[in-house]
Amino acid sequence: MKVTAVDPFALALDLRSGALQPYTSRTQRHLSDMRGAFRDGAALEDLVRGGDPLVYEVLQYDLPEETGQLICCTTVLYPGTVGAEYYMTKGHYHLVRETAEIYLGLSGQGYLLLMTEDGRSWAEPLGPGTVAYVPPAWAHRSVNVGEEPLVFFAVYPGQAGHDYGTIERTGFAQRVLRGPQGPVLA
Ligand code: S6P
Ligand code: ZN
Repeated sequence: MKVTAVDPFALALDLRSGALQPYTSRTQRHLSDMRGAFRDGAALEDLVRGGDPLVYEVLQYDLPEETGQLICCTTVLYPGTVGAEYYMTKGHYHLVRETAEIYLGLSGQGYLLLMTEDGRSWAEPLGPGTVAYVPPAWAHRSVNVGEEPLVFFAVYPGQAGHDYGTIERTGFAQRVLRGPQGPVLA
């Protein structure tokens, strides 16, 4: 197997804020990037007109996207709701379905929602110290149900790739809504 030579390195991860030093890419998703994801499209448009808040950002140390490498990144998902639905990530399958991922929760409280193309779905609480395994072929989306940012660190195989299109077409099996007594899975 041919794999790009990379020198060993170490990064500094702030275990509370998720700040990764150094990082080489920063992806920011505002609500206007998430049209179609939330149940209440009218509430989303109101919020976009009111300033288009930042929903989450991902700091990553980029490596060659090839078999043999492991890529790590941190996600900071801000607190908020669109209508009754908590802020969440877009969610994706890996393009190469035969690739898994590990999440390590750092701060905040939320859920990791997972589903497969043959109709299974799963919700795993995600908080400080949670190590969650995303098996191959499971789509994954995180949801912040708390009052502070939900922060987690993730590691995935270099060749994984991201398939957002399938989720944009099918949506996710479960939604997490704010109920009178707290979050409700619907
Ligand atoms: C990457 C991993 C996470 C997400 C991030 C944002 O495989 O699962 O780093 O990229 O949480 O979510 P999304 O669905 O917008 O990529
Ligand atoms: Zn992933």
